Amino acid sequence: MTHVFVYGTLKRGQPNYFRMMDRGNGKAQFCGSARTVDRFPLVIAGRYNIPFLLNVPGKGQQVKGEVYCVDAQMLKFLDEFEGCPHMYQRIPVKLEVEEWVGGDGPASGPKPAAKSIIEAFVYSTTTYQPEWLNLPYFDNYDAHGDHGLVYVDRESRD
Ligand code: PCA
Repeated sequence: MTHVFVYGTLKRGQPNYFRMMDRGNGKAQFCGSARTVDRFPLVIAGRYNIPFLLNVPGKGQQVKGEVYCVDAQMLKFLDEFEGCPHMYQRIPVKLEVEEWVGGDGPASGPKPAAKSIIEAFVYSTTTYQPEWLNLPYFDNYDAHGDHGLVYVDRESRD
């Protein structure tokens, strides 16, 4: 099992959450909520209003998200779905745990204490357009937020 930190459309209540819950794609189990130790610019960019965590540590805000324990099949699915390594790159990131429910079974590992630091993979990008650094930075993505930048589903794009 691998820990993946999701901060965008894969979170609960967000447009691509169902893809992680689809057992046909593999297994993903919610482990807890967390935020990045480092600050990162989280922007909503492009004509489809896609959230991107720009790989520029130290700029922006600490980003909130959810940690999932995923199996090899789900990790492969997510890499393909996220256009990794072209659109996003999956890199390790340090997280402050906010709430931890853990997984089940020994493979899920020991339970970290609240506010402890863990490492997980995140889909971040270095292959962004430079002007994206001038977009507003968010700390907690919501596709339905006040920003009005409604996410365009993969299936609805032209
Ligand atoms: N999906 C991934 C990266 C951005 C996105 O929308 C995530 O939720 O973490």
